[in-house]
Amino acid sequence: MSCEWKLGASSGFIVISIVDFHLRSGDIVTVEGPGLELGDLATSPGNKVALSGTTPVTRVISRLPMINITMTTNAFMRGTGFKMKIEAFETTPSECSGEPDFQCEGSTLCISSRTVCDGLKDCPFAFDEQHCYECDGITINLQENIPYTFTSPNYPDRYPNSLNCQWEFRASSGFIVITILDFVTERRYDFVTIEGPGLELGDLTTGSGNKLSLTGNTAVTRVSSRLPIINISMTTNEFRRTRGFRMKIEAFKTWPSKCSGVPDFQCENSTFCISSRAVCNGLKNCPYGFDEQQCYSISCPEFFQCRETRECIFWDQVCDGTKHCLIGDDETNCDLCGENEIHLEEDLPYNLTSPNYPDRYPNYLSCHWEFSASNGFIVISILDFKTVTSSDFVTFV
Ligand SMILES: [Ca+2]
Ligand SMILES: [Ca+2]
Ligand SMILES: [Ca+2]
Ligand SMILES: [Ca+2]
Repeated sequence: MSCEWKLGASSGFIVISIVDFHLRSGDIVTVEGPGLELGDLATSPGNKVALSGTTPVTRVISRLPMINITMTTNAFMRGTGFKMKIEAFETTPSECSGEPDFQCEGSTLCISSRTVCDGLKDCPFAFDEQHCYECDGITINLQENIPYTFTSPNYPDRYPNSLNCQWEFRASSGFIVITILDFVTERRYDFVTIEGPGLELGDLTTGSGNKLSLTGNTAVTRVSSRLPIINISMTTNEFRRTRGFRMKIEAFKTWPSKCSGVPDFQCENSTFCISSRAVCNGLKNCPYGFDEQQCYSISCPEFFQCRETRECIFWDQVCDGTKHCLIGDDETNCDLCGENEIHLEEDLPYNLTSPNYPDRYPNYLSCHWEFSASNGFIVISILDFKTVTSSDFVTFV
């Protein structure tokens, strides 16, 4: 269905107040007019705003007495729809009220104050997500031999979305040692970076020189700096949050001893240690893969194992367009797998089948599919399943 309403007044301004709004995903209401100033709102630049789902927008003000509203719906689920109050004013209407309205700076849009600092960018220029957490450019002075416990915002609860934090640790002289006690972030999207001129990290592929970038889980247990200054930053994207990190940060006058052996393993030619559990686990955790030399048999059931070298790589490195295995078997037959990052909309089922289904799938396949949804739960219903027993696998991670 598609409806269009043209609204006009003889002069002045038009104010649209959204009283109730509930559309299903895929159904859209747009408000458009030359009198709207919306900044660079990603979903609708210039003088048009697109509303869907349960919109955070509470009020739209037009500086000219004309406005168009359209509604388009698809063939799927139906929602309860919307109720708006539309008024014409001779003089400039007041700004958003603050509570429950929040003014998006540089635009004629108000949003619900409930969505301020919720990690989602609702205003143009993400104005509603600025200055939410005071973690930008903080300096911490370390006292010698007094450990400082350092955690991610909200730890052990989940850290916020859209973080951009920077901390600087300083000591008057000597060395700084960071011991990582707990670490879990959303792999590939939420990062913690440890950086400083006193770090020597070899050619580590995930960081280089004097910068170590951590995401997901990390095998790194200890990082030592040869200079009394170190910077830590944390950046997170708009979705999915986890527990974050807990670290102990200490200043020492003398260069600290080497890693302890068990549970720590020293990465040769670098100033960091990894968990001894990560030695011979198939993943290169040290620069130059030093932790994977002189290993006898490697199995890595949670990862993809390269055929020639037996090296293990993360499943999201399979069919990502970059050759990770020596003979490139992580990038073969990828076009047969189809779309690999699928965002699910509520109430819209997605049908996943093996390549060539219902015909037989090819040999030497390594497909990886990642499913996500904005919130709630994901349910997989298996409608048909047959693979060769004990040689072809489908794994849920
Ligand atoms: Ca927001
Ligand atoms: Ca995230
Ligand atoms: Ca390893
Ligand atoms: Ca790859």
